[in-house]
Parts: sequence; structure tokens; C-alpha cells
Amino acid sequence: MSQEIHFVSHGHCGSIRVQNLIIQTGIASVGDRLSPKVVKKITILGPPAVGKTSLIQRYVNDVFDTDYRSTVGAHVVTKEVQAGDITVVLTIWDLAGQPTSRTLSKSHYLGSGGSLLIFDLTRPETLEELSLWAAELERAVGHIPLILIGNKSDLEYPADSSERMLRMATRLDARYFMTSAKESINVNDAFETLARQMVL
Ligand SMILES: Nc1nc2c(ncn2[C@@H]2O[C@H](COP(=O)(O)OP(=O)(O)O)[C@@H](O)[C@H]2O)c(=O)[nH]1
Ligand SMILES: [Mg+2]
Repeated sequence: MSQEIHFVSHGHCGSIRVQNLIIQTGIASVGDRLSPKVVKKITILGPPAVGKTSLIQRYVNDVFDTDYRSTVGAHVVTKEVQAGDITVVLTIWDLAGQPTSRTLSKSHYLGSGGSLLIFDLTRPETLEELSLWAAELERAVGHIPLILIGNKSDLEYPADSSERMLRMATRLDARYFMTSAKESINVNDAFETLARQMVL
């Protein structure tokens, strides 16, 4: 089950809604059993056009579209996933309006239980830019579970990409995946690995 929340300004408006979600949840029924239900915020970070919105759309709605540019302001979607005995309600915070790591409002990072750091495998410079995003995130919320994602694996990319990705993952203490939002490769694995890391 998924639910979309759109709003035009970030900050209090967004956090109030997320808090409401926390208040409303607590116990979920899974089959004939009751299981704990927790809400976790994950932030999706990375430079423009690496495929952040496409990965979220693939994971939450299982679709791929070539144009998501119209979104204005913060954009949050939710999705429930099972991690062991725990039902995790992921509130997934996309970036909109193409902010940089420094211009992104601090409220966007606050409360994050985990983060997906996304780069474009076909543009190696986008991997290097993730250092800045990771630094700003850590300044705001300390060290949290991170997944490094090299997206667009369906396209041609430089041969040394996986080596460079592994080095960055080691530096960030992150797990890593090569994904394609277009061909639906590794997308569920990446989100669900993060969900498990946040609660288990
Ligand atoms: N070939 C390919 N294109 C992708 C993939 N993911 C995103 N794109 C394209 O890359 C562009 C930017 O994607 P978008 O999700 O808007 O990036 P964002 O700015 O990071 O949210 C769009 O034209 C997408 O269709 C992918 O896995 N493979
Ligand atoms: Mg986007």
C-alpha cells in the first residue's frame, strides 16, 4: 500500500504530517499475527538527473516515466515493507527543485533513519559529488545507515566505475548497488536492504 503526500513548502508542514503518521501507527497485522510497526524516514540524495525520482517511482509504483520535472517543493511518498517481524513504514523524501547539498534545507535531513546516495554510472563526476552530500547529511544527523547507488546500469558506463564505487562505499561505510530504474534492476533490493539496516 502506498500513499502520496504533496506539499509546496518544506519544513514544519512536512514534519507535522510525518509525525501524524507515527501517531497513527503502532501495531500492524501480518497474516493472523500482530507485528510491531515503525515509521522510518529515508532521504534520497544526489546531484540532478541521476535518477532519484525514477528510482522512487519504480520502487513505490513500479513504473518508469521519462519526465518527472514538474515537481515543486518537497515530495514525500510512503511505502510499507516487511523486515523480519517488523512492518516498516518508509517515508521516502525525494529532492525537488534541484538543490545542492549546501542549499538543501536542514529540515530535509533531520529525522532521517537512513539515506540512499545516488549517482549516475554514466557520469563519474556525480559519484565524487556524493562526498559533499554525505558530509552535509552527517553534519545534520550523524552517522546513519547509507546505501550507495550507481544508477542507469542499463546504459554504457566506464569500465572502472565499480572499482570507484567500491572505494567510495568503503569511505562512507555504505553498502552499494548498481541499479536501473528503467529496467527494474536491484531497485527493491536497495530499498529493502536499507529498511532492514534501519530496524534489525
Ligand atoms: N537509461 C536510464 N535512464 C534513467 C534511469 N533512471 C532515470 N533515468 C532518466 O534520467 C533522467 C533523470 O531522471 P530523474 O529521475 O528525473 O532524476 P532526478 O533529477 O535525480 O530525480 C530522466 O530522463 C530519466 O528518464 C535508468 O535507470 N536508466
Ligand atoms: Mg527528481
